[in-house]
This record gives sequence, C-alpha cells and structure tokens, in this order.
Amino acid sequence: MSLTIYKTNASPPARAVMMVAEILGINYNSYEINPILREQDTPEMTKKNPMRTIPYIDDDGYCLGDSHAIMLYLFDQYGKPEHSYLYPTDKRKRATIHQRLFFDCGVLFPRLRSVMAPTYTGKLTEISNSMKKNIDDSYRMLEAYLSDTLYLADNVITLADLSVITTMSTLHGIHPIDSNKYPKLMKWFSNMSEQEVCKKVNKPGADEHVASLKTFMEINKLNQNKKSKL
Ligand SMILES: N[C@@H](CCC(=O)N[C@@H](CS)C(=O)NCC(=O)O)C(=O)O
Repeated sequence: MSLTIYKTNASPPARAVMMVAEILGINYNSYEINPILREQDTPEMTKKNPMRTIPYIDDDGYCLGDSHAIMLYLFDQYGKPEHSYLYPTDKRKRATIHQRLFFDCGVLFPRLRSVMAPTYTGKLTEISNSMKKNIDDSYRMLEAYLSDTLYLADNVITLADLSVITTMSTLHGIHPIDSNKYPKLMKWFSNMSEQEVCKKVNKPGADEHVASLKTFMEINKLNQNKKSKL
C-alpha cells in the first residue's frame, strides 16, 4: 500500500484529510506543497489534481482532489467496523453529513478563502465589515445545524465535524465566535478542540495558519503605508 497525501499543515482541508487518516490508522506518506509559492502548479502536480488545490492524494496511482471527496474515499477504502460512527449507514444521517460537507465546501471555506486570497496576494490589511458579516452569517447557520444534536449531524462526531472544525479553527482565530450569539457553536467548538485528534493533528496547523494570516495583514499594512507616503 502506498498512499501519499499532498498537503501543507496550515491548509484547513488538508488538516481534515489528515485527521481522518489518523483516526483510521492509515500509514501514509506526506508530500509538502506550499500553495503561496504555487508549488501545486507544475505539470506533474496538475496532472494529479487539475483543480490545483491542496490537499490531494495519490493512492497507488489513483489520484483524487477535494478534501470532502478524499475523506469519503478514505473511509470507504480503509474504514473498519469500529469507525462506522464517522459515516453511519442510516440514509438520513448520511444525507445530513453530505449536506454539512457540501456546506463546508461551498459556503464556509469559500468565506475563509475570500480572506485568504487577498491577504496572501498583498491586498488585505484587515478583515472588512462585509467579510465579517458573511462569516457571522455562516456561524448563524452552524448554530442552527446544532439545534438538535451535540455534533453537526449526530450526537457523536462524524466526518462532517472533522471537516468543519478545520475551517472553523482558522475562522475563530481571525474572527472569534461570539458565544452570546452562538452558544451552541461555541460549545461544539470547545468540545471538538478537546478531542485528541484535533489537538494532535488540527491545532498546530491551525495556529500556524492564523499566525500567518495575521502576519501577512501586518506586512500588507506596512507596505501600503510606505506606498502612500511616496
Ligand atoms: N474544496 C477544496 C478546497 C481546497 C483549497 O482551496 N485549498 C487551498 C489551500 S487551503 C488551495 O489549494 N488554494 C490554492 C488555490 O485555490 O489555487 C478542498 O476541500 O480540498
């Protein structure tokens, strides 16, 4: 068996894939990619993942991009009966898990990405009010998703939680959850952060990601101030 995960620890979707691999006990190779330097754009990498995003995997010649698709594949390929809680067979629970994964892919992560992209390209000096409004609106949705269950799709942790916690760990670092407005989300976030897999696999990369976004914003501010004085 030879599974390679192309990743960087700061990347939220890469952290989600790494957490699933950790829980399933998969022995994998890591290949570090720096997306700021666009290391994923070489012809060889583009062939493996035409989306040119991180993470992607190569499992004995089978290549797959998008963390959500990868998480489901790893579960199907490597999951054992004791992991069934992560993706139960009940059709409605599965549908809810899918919805939360699509929510992360199509709503939550893009709202973080709208901060990341202009920050890493030197444009953003602080999160704008409209960005904050969009992020808060996502927190409102998550609060609603947590109205009937302790976790996002069930009373136990599923793939949905492993995906969303990675995006939320960066978002909370740059635009903290207001626990008065979103008490269930705050409790979920604290519960998830206490999980061993999150402490070991998610936290170091999340801390790195938050610190790098804040540092880039500071540098952008200095550069823009310098330019305005010229
Ligand atoms: N939906 C994708 C998003 C992946 C993504 O956008 N990753 C970022 C790094 S955190 C990236 O590769 N950015 C470079 C780009 O979008 O070109 C997933 O879940 O894997």
